[in-house]
Amino acid sequence: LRGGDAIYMGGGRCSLGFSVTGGYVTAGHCGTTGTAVSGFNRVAQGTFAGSVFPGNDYAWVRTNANWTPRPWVNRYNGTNVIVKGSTQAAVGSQICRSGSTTGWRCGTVQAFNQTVNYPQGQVRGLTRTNACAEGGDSGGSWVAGSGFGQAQGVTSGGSGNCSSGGTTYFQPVNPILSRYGLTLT
Ligand code: TYR
Repeated sequence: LRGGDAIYMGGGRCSLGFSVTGGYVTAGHCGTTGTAVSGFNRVAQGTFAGSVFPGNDYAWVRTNANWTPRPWVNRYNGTNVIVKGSTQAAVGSQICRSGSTTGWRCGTVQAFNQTVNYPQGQVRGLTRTNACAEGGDSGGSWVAGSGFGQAQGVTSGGSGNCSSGGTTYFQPVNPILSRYGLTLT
């Protein structure tokens, strides 16, 4: 299991957020509790064990024995970032994200605790950035700090794209860990 890799739910694709003991976290809008998931190689991977969207935008997937949680995020340049913790980066910090549509993209943390209105309803507590994202990047990893070793959150949504630039919101990771009692691997 590696952050930023593709995950498939039926016909839809999202991205893996961060490995945790027993599976990984991703975005809630990627699947409801009970949804089956397959991995980047389309091999059966697990099931959404908990999911909240709207309100928040978080979920975790319990994985099967064919998959091993590893503290990695795909940089889409042949290397991985090693995740060491989840200390929140301040407004103004550089931050990068990994996702299965547009790979590794970077920007700046602009504001915490943002409310975003999606067609399905309102999500509170998101962090706004000027890093771009596109459909299918959802659920992917946001990292900051030394060596990009600190997990920040999972991609929720936004506007724009990676050609002209965009605004992207992510769901902070620490509330996901505490809600489900999960530990980063
Ligand atoms: N919400 C999109 C998804 O489900 C991801 C996305 C993020 C799309 C930012 C557009 C955008 O600007 O994959």
